[in-house]
Amino acid sequence: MKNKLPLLIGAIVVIAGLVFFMGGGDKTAKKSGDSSAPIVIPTHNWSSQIVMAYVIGGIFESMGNNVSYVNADSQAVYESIRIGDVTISHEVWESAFGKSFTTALDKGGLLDWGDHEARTLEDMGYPNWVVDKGLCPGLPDWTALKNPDCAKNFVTPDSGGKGRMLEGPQTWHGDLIPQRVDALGLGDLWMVKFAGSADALWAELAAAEKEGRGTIIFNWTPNFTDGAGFTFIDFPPYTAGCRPEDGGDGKCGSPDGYLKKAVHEDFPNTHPNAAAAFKKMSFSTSQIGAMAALVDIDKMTHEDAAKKWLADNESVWKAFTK
Ligand code: TMO
Repeated sequence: MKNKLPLLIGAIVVIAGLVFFMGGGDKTAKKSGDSSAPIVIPTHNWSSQIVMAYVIGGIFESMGNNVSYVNADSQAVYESIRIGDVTISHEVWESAFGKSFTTALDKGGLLDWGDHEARTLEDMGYPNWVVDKGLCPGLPDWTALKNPDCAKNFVTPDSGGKGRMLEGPQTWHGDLIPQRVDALGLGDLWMVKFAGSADALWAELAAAEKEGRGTIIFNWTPNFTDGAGFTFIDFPPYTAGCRPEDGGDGKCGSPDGYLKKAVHEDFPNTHPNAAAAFKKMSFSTSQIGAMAALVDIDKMTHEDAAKKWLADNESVWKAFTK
């Protein structure tokens, strides 16, 4: 008996080793799954971006992932992604955020995760009834703004006798539009006011129409206004480097821009399945316009809008997860 003990111990060691090895093998298989750590998705201050945050969060959750949302500044977010505090950005608008995005990309830690199908434009424009009423003949050509008889139809009590343009919140573009107005020689006739929120832009559209006065506001596409008779002003074409922040004279409009996605560089390692799905995600102009419309026209909450969008578009988003 005594001399069989080493054999028995040997057998136990072999079996234990096998069990350990198989366990290890199992763990190796699990490495291809996603971490249970939350994927951090930023929310900003325009409707499609917030709805799309919950749409994408819902898609990740359907794949078994955990998600958290953080309200973030729309310029600083690219540095937050670069250092890993935020995991993704799903609406990188070229005109507003291209420079912050490129700066973070060049520093390292942030990856360009491709473009949506939708192209973008972010610029000043007007509801079509402004032209129908003859308030500024010659629009959408920007040179129509040089006419004092045009500018006077856009005066408001707070505009110091000049025509008023209502720009979005200053966090979106800094001084881009005031600089442009001055660079184009329009500063004597026009002033730029910053709105406190996107909702203030839509409130201005309604107020101006009610009061029968002209209005020029900042707007963008894709948006809920795409089908609603809004026209962007034709400024001199954008060229690389034309903006003051890039060393240019500022006499240019906004680019025919991309709408990109970005991720923290570790995301494909920590959450390979979610990262692969996010890489495939691409939304069209009409899909993004619809996300905004559920909030800004139908007055749903962003969360409910996302739930409705996901329920109505299963075949669209399920394809991203395969
Ligand atoms: C970034 N934005 C869509 C408001 O122009």
